[in-house]
Amino acid sequence: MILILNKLSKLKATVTGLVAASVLAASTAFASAIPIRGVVEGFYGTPWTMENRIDIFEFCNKHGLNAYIYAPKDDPYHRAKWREPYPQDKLDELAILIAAAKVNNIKFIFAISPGLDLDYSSADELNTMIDKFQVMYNLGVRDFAVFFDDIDSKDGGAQAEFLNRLKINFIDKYDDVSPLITVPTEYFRLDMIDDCGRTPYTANFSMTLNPEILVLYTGDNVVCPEITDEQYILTSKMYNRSLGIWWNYPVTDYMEAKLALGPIENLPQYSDIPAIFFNPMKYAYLSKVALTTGADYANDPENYNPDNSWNAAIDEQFGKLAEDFKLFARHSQHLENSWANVGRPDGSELRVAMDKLLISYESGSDDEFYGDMQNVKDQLESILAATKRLHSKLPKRILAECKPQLEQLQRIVEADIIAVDSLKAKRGENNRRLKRNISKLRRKLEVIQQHEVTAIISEKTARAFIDEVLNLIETEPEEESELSEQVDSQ
Ligand code: 14T
Repeated sequence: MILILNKLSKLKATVTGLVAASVLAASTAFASAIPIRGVVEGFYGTPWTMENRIDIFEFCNKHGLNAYIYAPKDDPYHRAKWREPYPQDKLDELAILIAAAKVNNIKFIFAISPGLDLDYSSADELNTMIDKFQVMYNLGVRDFAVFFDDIDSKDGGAQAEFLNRLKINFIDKYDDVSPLITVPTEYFRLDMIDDCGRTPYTANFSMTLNPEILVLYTGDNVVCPEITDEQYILTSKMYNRSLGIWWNYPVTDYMEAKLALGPIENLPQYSDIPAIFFNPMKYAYLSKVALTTGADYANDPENYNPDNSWNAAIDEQFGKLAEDFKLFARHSQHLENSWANVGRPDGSELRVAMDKLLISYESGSDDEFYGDMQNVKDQLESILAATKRLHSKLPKRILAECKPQLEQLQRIVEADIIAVDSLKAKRGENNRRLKRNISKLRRKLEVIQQHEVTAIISEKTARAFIDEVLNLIETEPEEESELSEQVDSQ
């Protein structure tokens, strides 16, 4: 039965895929599950605990994810001290993990990041790595990776030759070991190109590297809003092979005060992608929201719907608290700084209502102003009630991962409610109330700012509204501006 269903969906997918292929002029395109799909524990900072990892394996199995890469940047034996063998207690832990992965139908992919100090041409270095892989093989590992991200070396030829030798001298020695996986030093498309086309590094690395080695990349940038089919095809062409994807969401190691609670979105729909790995937050439980949607995407890229998947993920994970958690999570999806930009905008429904209110405050009729005010107030009250219920009812281990942000959203929304009332006081020229509100608001803002080191949420919506309103209501009173005009004209 499953076989028939598979065939049917493949047939349907092939037909749609062919249409897409002709539109995109892609050589290959039909949608079905991405063969290797899972999680890469590849973030900086405190690695996941054993408990986290085993829990994630069970989660992956349940959601049709079939691979896990062990690559915690801050495991010294993975990166900084990659040459050193794991001590016995760490080996015991790894053995448990490898067994747990097997029970849950997960490929356990063991990775080393040797690039900080690897001597690429040395035979000793190659043997050191082979010895380290051999220990893992003996524990049951059949999948291996070597990562060259975030290092200074730019000798693509030497890196690729090292990997080719590793393939010949280790991977190919066994008939049950999967193709080697790697991440180049230039691992996002805009880093792979210069005015002349491919950079020397990418040209050397991609041309030298054995075509059977699977290469992962992160998109046009390290953390980016989308990978279109066109971008994917373009990058794969540079490498003369179909690239795998290392997707940097919901990882937040570059902005630890914020949580990534939105869906996976904007990944290729029609391309034949060999592998995809989602890089999570250090918070394993809360990562499951995005990871569930990532699993849905990876199992059927063409028909994936981020909204439906996100709602279903939270319904499943939060039960009776699902609607409350959605109100919270809607304000914590977008991550942006000078080099990163990913995730849906935070609190877009509230943002629309706030913008409308700010306009009717300036130029609307009383009816319009009061209507818009009520709408914003209603939304704020719902969020406030939700944060309070979540605070008292979320299971301990989940609350432990989001308490600062939950409390921060509560503070912000309380301030927003005062801000709305201040607009009303200002418009009604109720100066005593206005003055009282402004000082309340200032005090609240100070506390909010103190917590921003550890808790960032809804920066452009709920949080921004406080500043927007303060700017509007703290303009100088009439008398003073007349006075200053007189002073000016003297
Ligand atoms: F391997 C790569 F695909 C990759 O994404 N490497 C790291 C990854 O370990 C990290 O979790 C992720 C998000 O911060 O981005 C890469 O690390 C960076 C890259 C930067 F350009 C960290 C800071 C950067 F400025």
